[in-house]
Amino acid sequence: MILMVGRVEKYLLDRVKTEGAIHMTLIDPEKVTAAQASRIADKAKLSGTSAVMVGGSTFVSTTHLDSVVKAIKRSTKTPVILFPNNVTGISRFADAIWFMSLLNSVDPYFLIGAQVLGATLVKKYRIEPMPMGYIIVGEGGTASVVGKAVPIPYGKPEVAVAHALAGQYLGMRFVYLEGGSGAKKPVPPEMIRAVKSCIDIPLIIGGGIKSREQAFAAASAGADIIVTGNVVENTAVKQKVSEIVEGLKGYKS
Ligand code: 1GP
Repeated sequence: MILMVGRVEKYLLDRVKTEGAIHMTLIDPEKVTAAQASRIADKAKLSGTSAVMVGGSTFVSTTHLDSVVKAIKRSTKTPVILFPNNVTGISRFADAIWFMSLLNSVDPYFLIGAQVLGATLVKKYRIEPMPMGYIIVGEGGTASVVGKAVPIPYGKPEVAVAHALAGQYLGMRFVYLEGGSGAKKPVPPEMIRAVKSCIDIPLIIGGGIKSREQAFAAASAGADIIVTGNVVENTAVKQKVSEIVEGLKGYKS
């Protein structure tokens, strides 16, 4: 059997191996113009981000999504990875897509329904699919409401472990613990540590990370990939991404 690991996935795994923990910048197409998205991606890349993720919780215009992805691709060589909340989150211009299932949703649509509707498009557009188990924890935010999730409380790391392991055993190659965009508190190190110690696949952490210290804490607890979104929308991109990437480097040394 041949394991189909694509170019972007290999790039991410290589970077995690050499850097210890890496940073990704999330751009919500609902909140930016194409020109703003390309500026953010450009600056984030210069500051050491490893890839750009594009997606939001409520976005629906595929035309605007296409123009955002195209603009980012024009301005930077960083891989663009779709982070879809639905079938409308697919753009033919992206390099890869988190082919994800919301593991703690009570709605079969977010477990397998949207994936069935989107799979043929992903193949047709030749977007690299990266299978990922998505788990919403803590306050969960909009993603939790839209995805009809039962968020796992921060104080119940063993429940997060069970979900993450189930994802791995189902063949997913990444696990994402999502604290919710703009979460007041990021995923706690205890939960990250518990999950990381039980799985053998890379662990992605996002939601509410705003500072070097928080990035450092997540990486020290075992996060392989840190995602930040809000913080680059609201502040000086270069400075903020540099600060967070510095935090990750601090962990490495
Ligand atoms: C949201 O995990 C991401 O899906 C990033 O969250 O916007 O809070 O950085 P923030």
